[in-house]
Amino acid sequence: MKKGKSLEDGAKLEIIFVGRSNVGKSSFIRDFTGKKKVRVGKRPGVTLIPHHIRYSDMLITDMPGFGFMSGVHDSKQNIVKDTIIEYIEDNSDRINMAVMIVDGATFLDLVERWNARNEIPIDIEMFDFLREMGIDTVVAVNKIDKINPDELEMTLDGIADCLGMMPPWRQWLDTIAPITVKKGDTKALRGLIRKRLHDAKRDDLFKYIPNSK
Ligand SMILES: Nc1nc2c(ncn2[C@@H]2O[C@H](COP(=O)(O)OP(=O)(O)OP(=O)(O)O)[C@@H](O)[C@H]2O)c(=O)[nH]1
Ligand SMILES: [Mg+2]
Repeated sequence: MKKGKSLEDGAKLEIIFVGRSNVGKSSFIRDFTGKKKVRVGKRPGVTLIPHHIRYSDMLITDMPGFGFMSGVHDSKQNIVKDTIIEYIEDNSDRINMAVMIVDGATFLDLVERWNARNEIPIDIEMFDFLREMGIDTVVAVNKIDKINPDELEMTLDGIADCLGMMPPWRQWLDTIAPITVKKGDTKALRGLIRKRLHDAKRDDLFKYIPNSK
């Protein structure tokens, strides 16, 4: 039996977390679940297979990080990308929502680098893929603590623009949530998740995702 299969049995609703390696996916899941078993690492590539946490009939899934991983070959990176895409295709019926986390401090530089190579940045590809699959996808811009406060609005506008949301980013408060997991500042993202649970008539699940710690 596949590892973690029992956790998936009977799950009716699922929230998946996707994003490049090292953006803070596991850190955020640990922040709101308080589960120490979610591994967080200084080294990218800590999470290599989907990890599940189960609350009632809700599944929270921490996906492996895509993109750069130190000491990991390109072929393995493609395996990670294929694993994610296959997982989403196989489970799209029960996936209500995806949270794509990006590192706010490096996102725009990365996009610029990919564009210079005439390649579509993997974050943008993944965001478009999720939406094409009909999955309600929100963007959490993490590590706001690493952005110069004077440049914050401009950075968020730039990120929104890259993902096809016309700036100012504040027009998209139902989709974009700036957070700093490290400082426990995750209210905006918790709010977006709770809103989706409410829309799905699942206020009973609010207790697992409180407004604050
Ligand atoms: N400065 C800063 N660092 C953060 C923040 N959130 C997480 N980190 C750090 O980022 C690093 C990576 O965090 P993880 O949660 O392991 O990242 P991940 O996205 O799960 O990474 P993979 O499992 O490789 O995909 C850790 O060293 C965290 O402490 C934040 O808000 N600010
Ligand atoms: Mg992780």
